[in-house]
Amino acid sequence: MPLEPRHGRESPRPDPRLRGGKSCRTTNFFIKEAADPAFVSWHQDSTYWGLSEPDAVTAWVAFAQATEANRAMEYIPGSHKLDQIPPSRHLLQTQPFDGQEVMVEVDHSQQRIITLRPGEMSLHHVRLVHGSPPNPSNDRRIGFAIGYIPTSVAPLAGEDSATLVRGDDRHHHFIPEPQPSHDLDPEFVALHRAITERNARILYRGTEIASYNEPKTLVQRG
Ligand SMILES: O=C(O)CCC(=O)C(=O)O
Repeated sequence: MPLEPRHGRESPRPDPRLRGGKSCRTTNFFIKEAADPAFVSWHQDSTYWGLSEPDAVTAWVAFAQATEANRAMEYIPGSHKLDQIPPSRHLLQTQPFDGQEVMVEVDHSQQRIITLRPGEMSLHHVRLVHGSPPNPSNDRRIGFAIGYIPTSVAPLAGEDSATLVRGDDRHHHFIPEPQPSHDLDPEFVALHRAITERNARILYRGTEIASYNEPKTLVQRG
């Protein structure tokens, strides 16, 4: 998403993409422990999210520093303009399968790394080719990924829910998620568990993985 700095007195015209209701579809922790073989293979999020259109953005918020040493997220500039690339494997995982884990052929001379200090964030489009290798350092890397969609986008991989965070939802494609009335409200904790399990089934559809609790997954629902 191009974000151009503006200066002077010109009043910026709002970007038309910012109009209309917006929802949060997912929040996930991407935690890579120190000296852990876990990795996220090169992928486009659009492979996993089951959306009617490639119209979504993730805010990746660093809860700890993300550096070259602890293997911050890497990406291929401009790759968000590509179409959907057919996946050869399902690749959000913690363990290499057999060394052929690259789902998307990547020109490594183009790749860039996004280093962040705690509290900083990056934004990535749902079609951006990105991933990160295992963390060989002594430093744990913690990212919190918040996935946003416009309410005009519909789920294609079965029933799905989202939390409206801006404007109105005139489309009603996603089941609206309620707000908890207090911390650790037992009813809401149970609902959160059900939502998390449904989300894992969407993300890992077509594989033998049915839950984030399985050891092969790296993603943990927030
Ligand atoms: O944390 C990482 O290295 C990858 C995160 C990711 O794939 C995502 O936020 O979509």
